Amino acid sequence: MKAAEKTGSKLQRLTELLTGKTYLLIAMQDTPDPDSLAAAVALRKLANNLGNLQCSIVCGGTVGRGENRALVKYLGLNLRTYAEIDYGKYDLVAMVDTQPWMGNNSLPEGVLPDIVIDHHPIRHQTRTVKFTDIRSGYGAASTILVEYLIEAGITPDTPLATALLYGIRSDTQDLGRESSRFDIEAIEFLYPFANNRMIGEIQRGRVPRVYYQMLANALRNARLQGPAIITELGDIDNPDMIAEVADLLLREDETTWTMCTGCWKDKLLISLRTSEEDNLAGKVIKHMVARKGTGGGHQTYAGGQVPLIKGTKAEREEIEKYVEERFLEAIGAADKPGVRLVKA
Ligand SMILES: [Mn+2]
Repeated sequence: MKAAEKTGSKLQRLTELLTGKTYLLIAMQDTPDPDSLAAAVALRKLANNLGNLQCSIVCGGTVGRGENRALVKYLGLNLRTYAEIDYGKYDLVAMVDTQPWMGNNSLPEGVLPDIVIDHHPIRHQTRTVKFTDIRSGYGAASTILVEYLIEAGITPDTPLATALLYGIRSDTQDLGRESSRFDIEAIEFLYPFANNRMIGEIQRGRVPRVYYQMLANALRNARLQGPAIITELGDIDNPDMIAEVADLLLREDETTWTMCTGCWKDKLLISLRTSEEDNLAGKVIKHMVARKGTGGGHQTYAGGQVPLIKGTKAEREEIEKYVEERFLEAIGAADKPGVRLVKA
């Protein structure tokens, strides 16, 4: 089936599901990236137009990365926290750019979403959801939503078009990472409606002074081992930082794998990156957190989390060691010597 045909029949089913409903809750991953934010706002637009629904957008954490905060501000988003949600009020629950019990979202286990739209590999539990549209070949969840908007004849307003364009560009690192022709087509569609100057401003979003302290810690802790750089940030109040550091370190000449960890809200969070296209970062992270936590992702980037039950330093170090050893083992670098990336 062609993409447009698939989107057409999916849109029809989505419209039927939305008809006659009043309140929709849209859930994102705990630390939403631009793709999640744009996909959520696009789904809100669809729900407003197709079914006249009122929507709340919820995430479990903070938006930390400078770019992401700038995007939230630009979109004028009033993000809700899970603690303030009265699930009884909502007729429908949707999830974008993540899936039930994936570990990176805080939707309570007892709440099964009615709608899941995502581009991560499908998870077993997702198959029990009423409406799913999972396209793991797409570079961004936003691309799927753009196809729905086109199919529904909805022209995105400038902030939405800008957010979607930025979401696709950032998830695919400007079409350089796991992008498909669908992502290119979506970008071509969005360009005339988007504010390109605003994208520049979002990319250069302001950061607080502690950002530089965290960056300094990340570099000071970084070790080179075989094809990998590993570092940890310790306690963080901005979970987005581990992904940013993992991206940054992957630019080192000899490095094809990076791993960065940080502790946030009683969890050890892990970001994994690889520049080897045929490698499965998503599989490696699952191996790393096996029996201890959850993880998932794409070929070249993935994330995971392990709950810290005791909250002690010893427990944390033990888990850091566990995931690091399993990481090095998975990429065949366990017996390589380790050296510091920079002088302390
Ligand atoms: Mn995404």
